[in-house]
Amino acid sequence: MVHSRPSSAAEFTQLAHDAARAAGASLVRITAATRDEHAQRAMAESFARGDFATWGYTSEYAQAATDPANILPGARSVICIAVAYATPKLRYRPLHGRVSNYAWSSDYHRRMRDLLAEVASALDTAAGASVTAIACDTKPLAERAFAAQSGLGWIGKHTNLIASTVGSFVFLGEVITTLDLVADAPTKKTCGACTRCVTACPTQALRGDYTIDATKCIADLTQRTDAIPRALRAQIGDYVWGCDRCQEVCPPTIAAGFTQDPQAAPLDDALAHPSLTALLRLRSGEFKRRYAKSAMGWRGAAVLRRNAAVALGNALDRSAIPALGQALREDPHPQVRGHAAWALGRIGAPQALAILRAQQRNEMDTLVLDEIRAALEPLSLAGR
Ligand code: B12
Repeated sequence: MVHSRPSSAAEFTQLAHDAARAAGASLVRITAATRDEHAQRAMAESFARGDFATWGYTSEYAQAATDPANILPGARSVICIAVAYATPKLRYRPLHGRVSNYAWSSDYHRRMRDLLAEVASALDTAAGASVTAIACDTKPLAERAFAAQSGLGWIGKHTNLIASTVGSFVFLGEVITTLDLVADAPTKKTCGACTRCVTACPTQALRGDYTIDATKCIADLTQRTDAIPRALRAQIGDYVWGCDRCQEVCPPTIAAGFTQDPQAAPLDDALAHPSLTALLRLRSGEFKRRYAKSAMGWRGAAVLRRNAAVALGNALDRSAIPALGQALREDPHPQVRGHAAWALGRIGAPQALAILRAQQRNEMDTLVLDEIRAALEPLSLAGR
């Protein structure tokens, strides 16, 4: 512990570590805030390939995100912080949706912002001036690249940072500072020949060369607000928000075990493990009450209803037909009606087909009509 006002780089470094640990960080490492040209190239290449087409990232973004001075002019150091969030897997029941571990607790953005603000405030107070800026998720910063440079861990073939001893189920956050701090060295660890995540990915989004086609990643598919590509819907299975498959099979992540942090616990059973028919009926009042505190709240209720329709289609359970039929007839959002049509077609029972054919005569929206047509097509029933 530093007791007097710090003056040297070593003392400020110690203060940063102590403050981060006291605020709840699982791991803390430091790197120089220099532009990362390697990451800039890697990012620009993946944007040019279209791997992030749903995010609209550009080479300008790659340039900005790999230079911390864009967030804090005069930046000299980046304090990289990992907070572990792995909790035991929930026991899933039929006709219930799967939510990824990061999203079932209180929204990590708030948690990380409070933690990072405490570290920043300790440094500002000790320096007697404002010398910091914080970043977590929402600022243009290549968080994983700086975390890897700092030795917090290494970037795995699933493209997540695998934090040494803590695994990849970690949130990342950074305090950028104009202070010169003592930098740590990157780790020499790598994934070696392991390709478990590549094999486990249900949509083959991971290439095995440390790159991802994010447009295929279930985390992306369940967050997008436009239609989920039909060819990928069946592979989403029962996930209604995010996906953990690539990390669940990752050996160092498994070896790291679970956190005891109560803040990582599920907010409530209905959020972490929702009944799919209840989720399909989710309206904005209940959505606000239940999801506002979670990281699942930012896309709105219709996206969750749409995802519930897909998961119900994948459950291939005829008992879901009445709920899907009601969504097809009555949901105010065309995306939800369209995906309900797909789900009915996937279940394919005579009752589902009768509902689709009846609604083909009543539906006015061209997007939904197209989904109904596609759902009926395999059975050559369209227009009969
Ligand atoms: C957009 C985004 C997504 C997109 C795209 C994911 C992706 N792989 O980029 C989607 C919606 C798919 C997504 C999903 C998830 N995300 Co996300 N996401 C982001 C966000 C906002 C931007 C990421 C970005 O810029 N991507 C563009 C790519 C090209 O850049 P990059 O992956 O960051 O960095 C690459 C280069 O730096 C280069 N590189 C640089 N140096 C080096 C060195 C070596 C040796 C190598 C090999 C490569 C390399 O390779 C890196 C990896 O591809 C970040 C927050 C942030 N600002 O960083 C969170 C973030 C990456 N997500 C996070 C999380 C938790 C997730 C999910 C686990 C959530 C879930 N369960 O559903 C999944 C994981 C899916 C996966 N396998 O990647 C965490 C990751 C924590 C960690 N341990 O790495 C972050 C950091 C948020 C946070 N602050 O905690 N996410």
